[in-house]
Amino acid sequence: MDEVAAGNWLRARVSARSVALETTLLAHGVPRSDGAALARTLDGVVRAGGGQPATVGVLDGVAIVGMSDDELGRLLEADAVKTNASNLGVVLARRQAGATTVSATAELAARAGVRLFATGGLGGVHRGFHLHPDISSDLGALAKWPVAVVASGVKSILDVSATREALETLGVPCVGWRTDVFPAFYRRESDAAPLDARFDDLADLAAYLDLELQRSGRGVLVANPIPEHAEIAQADWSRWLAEAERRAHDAGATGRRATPALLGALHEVSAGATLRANIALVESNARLAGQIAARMPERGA
Ligand code: PSU
Ligand code: MN
Repeated sequence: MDEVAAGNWLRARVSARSVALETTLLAHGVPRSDGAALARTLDGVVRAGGGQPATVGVLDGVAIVGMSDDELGRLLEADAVKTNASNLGVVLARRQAGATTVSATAELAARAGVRLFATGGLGGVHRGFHLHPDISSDLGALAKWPVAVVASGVKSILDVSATREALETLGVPCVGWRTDVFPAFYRRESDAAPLDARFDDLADLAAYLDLELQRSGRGVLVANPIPEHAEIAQADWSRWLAEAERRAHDAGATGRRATPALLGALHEVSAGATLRANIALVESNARLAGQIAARMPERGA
């Protein structure tokens, strides 16, 4: 394990097989009581895949890449601020506890030299963006930081087609693990523009990612569809989304609250079905990221 430090605001314990894991998903994406158990599960599946988990979060004015169990426990008990690229500096300066989103996690992981990162689904362009342009900082972060994010595409609560186009505009490669079709979180397929490439072999994918991250100095989306057994039926999905959107709208959830409010409403409306699907897909992404990490050439090789 290498220790990496930048000034006094970043502390990292990483290796060539590290897989970054974010903490917004744990603190704001699932019910509070489920965060710690999900963290343990993800830790286990990354290791089972052959990777080294490196959970990312902010405590006491320090961004940590590779939190200890104790540090993660403190973060989940604190009312950790949802921390993206735009408020990361404020959370650090104010010495708050910060749960990092994809954008902040990608930035911190890249600074620590971590090349892989697993999450559930990217943030992106929200539905109705022509009236209210809510576009996640995740997209800009992928265009900026050299990290491969393994995710089940982008969250189905978004305008999936518009988000896929935005990734294209930003020049972010979107490659599929055993699929050609851009996946949409709870659903294995979407009608968005297709992926840039399909990979069926882990070593082949690892070799591509190593080359691409070095060459471009920017990020890559590795799209891994939700496992078949966990996929949500289209008819259920349409009903649940309509009801969840109504509830989130009535609650006045905008800005950084929008995504957690929508996910929380869905978990309620679906009586836990979307939560189970979400956990299944994150686990599958963490396992795949661990398997890729185990096959990444050593840096500089
Ligand atoms: N994946 C999940 N659940 C989540 C998230 C991802 O399965 O809660 C989080 C990630 O941290 C992602 C964030 O960066 O949702 C997007 O939030 P926003 O739309 O506010 O950018
Ligand atoms: Mn937003």
